[in-house]
This record gives sequence, structure tokens and C-alpha cells, in this order.
Amino acid sequence: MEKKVNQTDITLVQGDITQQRVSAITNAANSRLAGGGGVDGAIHRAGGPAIMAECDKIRREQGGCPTGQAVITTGGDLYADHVIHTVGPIWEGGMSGEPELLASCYRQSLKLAVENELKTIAFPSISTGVYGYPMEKAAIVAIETVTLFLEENEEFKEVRFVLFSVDDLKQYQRLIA
Ligand code: AR6
Repeated sequence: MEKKVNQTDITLVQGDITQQRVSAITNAANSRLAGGGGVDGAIHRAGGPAIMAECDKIRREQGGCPTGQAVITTGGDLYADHVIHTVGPIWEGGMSGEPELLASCYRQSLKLAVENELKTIAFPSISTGVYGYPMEKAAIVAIETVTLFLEENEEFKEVRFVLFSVDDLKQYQRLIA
């Protein structure tokens, strides 16, 4: 356990988000919910076609998912029951609303988890791969936004950040301390 906010443990682990045994994992998706590389590719590969089938349905019904918003699907073959797909901002230097949009990703994902009565949720470091958001800046937004949300919402048992590399884990550990 790295940090406790009210009743919720915020934990940090290094690893693969597809292997997490939690109620929901979060996907760093694109606004068309069309799949791609990085976390998105890994989740669809590990979770099987049921996830994309639900993404297709959401795309038909509401045209996808705007940046900063989130939608929920089944977890398919994953250990997690659900995948929450959120669309992070593309980094354009930081003056185009990126921090607010990134914070919104974490808030909207947590909100969806509350609405679905999910008690444990795992996040990758949204926007810090293909979308180019600097890791340290993104980690500050992630930790601050989750902490603020948990100060006002006591439903969660655990919020887990899953960092892909040891270096990313160390950055999060330093910032959360
Ligand atoms: N588990 C945990 N973290 C991972 C994994 C994994 N299996 N794989 C990569 N990461 P990215 P973005 C880390 O590029 O920047 C896709 O094509 C990675 O090291 O997955 O939000 C989508 O379709 C990085 O720190 O997401 C979108 O088009 C972080 O996850 C676009 O990429 C996020 O990297 C979204 O880009």
C-alpha cells in the first residue's frame, strides 16, 4: 500500500495492465474506440473480440468517445469484469488544455466506476505513450486528480496505478510520497 485516502488504498505496481485482477481496468483509447497500439492493443488482444464488439456498438450509438470522456464495456476474457475506455489528450506543449483534459479522463473513469458499483480499478499512465504527454507532468495530474476524487467519494477499496517500466514506477513513487 502506498497511500490511503479515507478508506481507499492507492497502490502502485509495475506490470501489464491486462493481467490485473480488479473490477475494472482503464484503457488509454482513441476517440473512435477503434483499437490501436500500446495499452489499447494489449487490452484488445488479451480481452478478445467481445470488447471491440461493444466498442463498435458505442461508436454506432454515440459516435465514439470525446477526449477527456470515458465509456465502459465488458472485460471479455480479461480477469477484470470491465474495461473503462478513456481518451487522453495528445500533448501539444501543455497550453492546449491538456492538463484539464487528462484530469477529466481520471475523474470520468472513476465516476463510471462508482455508477457501476465497482470497488477496485486500475489505471495505466494515460497519454504518456503514443500521445506524448511527459511522464512526470502526467503523473502529477493523475495522482492529484485521483486523490481529490477519493476525498469526496468513499466507495472504492483500491485504485491501482499500473506502470509499464521501473522508471515510470519510480516517478510515481517519488511523487506520491
Ligand atoms: N500495461 C500497462 N501500461 C502499458 C502497457 C501495458 N500492457 N502498454 C503500454 N503501457 P499508450 P496513449 C504504457 O501509447 O499515450 C493507442 O494506439 C506506456 O508505456 O498506450 O494514451 C490508442 O489507440 C505508456 O506509459 O497510450 C490511442 O490511439 C502508457 O501505457 C493512443 O495509443 C500509455 O501509452 C493513446 O496513446
